[in-house]
Amino acid sequence: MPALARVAPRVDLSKVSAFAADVLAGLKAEPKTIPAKYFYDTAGSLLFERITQTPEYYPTRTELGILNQHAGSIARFLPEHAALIEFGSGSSTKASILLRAAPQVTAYVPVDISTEVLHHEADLLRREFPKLQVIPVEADFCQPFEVPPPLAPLKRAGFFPGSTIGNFEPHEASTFLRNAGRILGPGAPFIVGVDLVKDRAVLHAAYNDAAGITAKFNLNLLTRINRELGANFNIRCFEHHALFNRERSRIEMHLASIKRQKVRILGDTIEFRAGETIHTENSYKYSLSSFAALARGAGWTVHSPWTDPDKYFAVYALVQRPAATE
Ligand code: SAH
Ligand code: AVI
Repeated sequence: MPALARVAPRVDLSKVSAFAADVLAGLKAEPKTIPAKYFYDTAGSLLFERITQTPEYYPTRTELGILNQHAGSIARFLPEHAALIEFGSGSSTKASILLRAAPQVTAYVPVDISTEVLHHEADLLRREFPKLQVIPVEADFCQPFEVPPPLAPLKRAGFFPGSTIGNFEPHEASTFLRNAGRILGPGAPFIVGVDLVKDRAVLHAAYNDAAGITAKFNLNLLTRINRELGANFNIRCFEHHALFNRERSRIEMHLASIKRQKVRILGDTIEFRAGETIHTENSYKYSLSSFAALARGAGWTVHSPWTDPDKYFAVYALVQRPAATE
């Protein structure tokens, strides 16, 4: 992974227009907002990896602990000759744990929008698992994407760790789970990691780490907009805010303007009041029962989840109810 930091950023022009349209629409909206998926250019992905190593960000190490402890039981949900499709694969570290415990899996399909990291991690995985077919797919997992032809004869299993599902609004999470069911097919298992509601102080610290890596991750969005869309955000005039909204059971991340200012972007001028924010991310925290209800409502049978002793995080095995695809 660190080698990637030295690679000059490559911009895919076909994706710039969607990025431009979403950013402009979001900055003209009231309140201002930008979709969280745009955090993940190469620099953003590397910063996310650094967040996972901060002492405050408990979700990654807690989920890794659960996966390491229960890999054998989780692997029993995966069928013979399966293709394991991971939605938002990032560093694929968690997939490695599952793959080591599941020799019956013959293909691994990491799906991610962060293309350089996707291919880099796929190469590393091919070296670790020489017999495994590793077929990376560059795609937005919220849009229909083509499943590579070599997978056609294989049974499918899904993997969605990291509580990335928490970055959706609950109604979007439900739509995502239904669509994933269509991609994976009747009877398919779907292993999903979910961050749970907990003490406000623990949540607050996880998104306000002392080393300021989460702040860098949040502000990198403006650096990306400057570079790819020719905007003139002064990064020093915005600051990272993260707070727990208990009523909505979510961490909200914002970029707050420290003064009244104007920003030029793609021929438009966007005005900011002092203290006005761009809402950049929600990270929903579920209870065991609220997530189970969401998954059941989206057509999945919910098996008893694996958790850590503090009940900070849960890993679910969902199995698709055949009727849900009719
Ligand atoms: N699964 C990994 C990474 C989680 S971080 C883990 O648990 O550690 C979230 C990942 O999802 C990032 O790699 C990001 O690039 C990817 N991602 C976010 N939104 C996405 C989208 N809409 N489509 C595809 N990938 C997305
Ligand atoms: C990827 N996702 C689940 C992370 C989260 O915790 O919501 C992204 C993140 N944002 C700030 N820190 C980490």
